[in-house]
Amino acid sequence: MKIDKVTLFPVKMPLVAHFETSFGRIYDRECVLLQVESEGLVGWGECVADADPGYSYETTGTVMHILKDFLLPLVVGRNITDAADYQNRISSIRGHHFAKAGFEMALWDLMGQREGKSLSQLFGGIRDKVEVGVSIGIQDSTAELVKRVDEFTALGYKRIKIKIKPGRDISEAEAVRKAYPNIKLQVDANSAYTLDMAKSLLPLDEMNLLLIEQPLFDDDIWDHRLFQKQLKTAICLDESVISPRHARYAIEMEACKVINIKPGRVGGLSQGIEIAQMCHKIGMPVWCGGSLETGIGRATNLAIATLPGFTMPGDISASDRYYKQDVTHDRFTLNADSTITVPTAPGIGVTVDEAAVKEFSFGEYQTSA
Ligand code: OSB
Ligand code: MG
Repeated sequence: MKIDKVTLFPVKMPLVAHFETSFGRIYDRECVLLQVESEGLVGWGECVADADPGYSYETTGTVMHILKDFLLPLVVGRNITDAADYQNRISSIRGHHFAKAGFEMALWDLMGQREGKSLSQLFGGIRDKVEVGVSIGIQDSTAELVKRVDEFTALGYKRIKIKIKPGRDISEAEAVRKAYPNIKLQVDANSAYTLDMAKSLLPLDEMNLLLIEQPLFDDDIWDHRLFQKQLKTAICLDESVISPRHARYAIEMEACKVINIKPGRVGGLSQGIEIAQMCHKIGMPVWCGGSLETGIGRATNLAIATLPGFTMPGDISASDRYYKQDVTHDRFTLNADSTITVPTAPGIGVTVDEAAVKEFSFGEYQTSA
């Protein structure tokens, strides 16, 4: 695909409700959307950075910088054959996976449109709907948290994830487990504990959780191995697995029993697919994580989650859980069986509301061949 023109839209979108993790609370979500024009087609991608370097070192600002000054000059005006060719061309840029993944997403959209195939078809997906859950942020009180869980279970979510942080962990999980003795429940610490502090999490091991997500440092795999040895419950790595190579390290070190695949974190859909295939081969379950995506990233998360290895419910909730106004005309809704239906139209399979993109944008940048 000859890349003719790229427009970047840094956007800031109000969330329907605040979202709090161990690294902070947000009321709006920032990200960078890419519009890529090629041979008369228009593809869209989403870079899942946020305003602050809390989850990752990447921010909206670093994504704009890396794309403008380093990545786009390597691709604009060039003929890119596929995702592998793209990854090869940008391999001189170290790190910055959110930036890299955003452009790759748009490339997949273009390739799908050219071939008249949905992303799920291009990837070799095997389902037309994906099992999903909801990720609930830290609330002002335990009672408030249980109320949020009540609301989401009433909407039909059959898998609940709660965010935890030191001091707001055992009591929170215990309260939800007591209210819902049989629900599929998991917790996510977003790297808030040291191995030593993690001793305080041992009571979680008796709460029949699906998994404990990323308790220890984001750049750590080894200590997760040491902690996993102390638990019956599966540790699931999120932040620590930033590439197929890191997935292999985690597998070989027995640092986890499950991997959360986020295409952005690992540097692109192609990299996520590679990790999914690696895990599938050895029987390690994976699921698709989320980063409060817009309709664009939500569509591609659903597409990758149709691959055979994705055997656990994803953090892919309905559009109205995140945004009153999204940047796609299409909105995703929850089916009665706690699934979301995968788009079938060519490419990412959703249409972008350009007026909404412009409304949320705070500084476009454009470059062409
Ligand atoms: O750790 O999985 C995470 C959101 C932002 C940053 C990190 C995470 C999350 C979520 C939300 O848990 C998942 C979603 O998109 O619903
Ligand atoms: Mg996580």
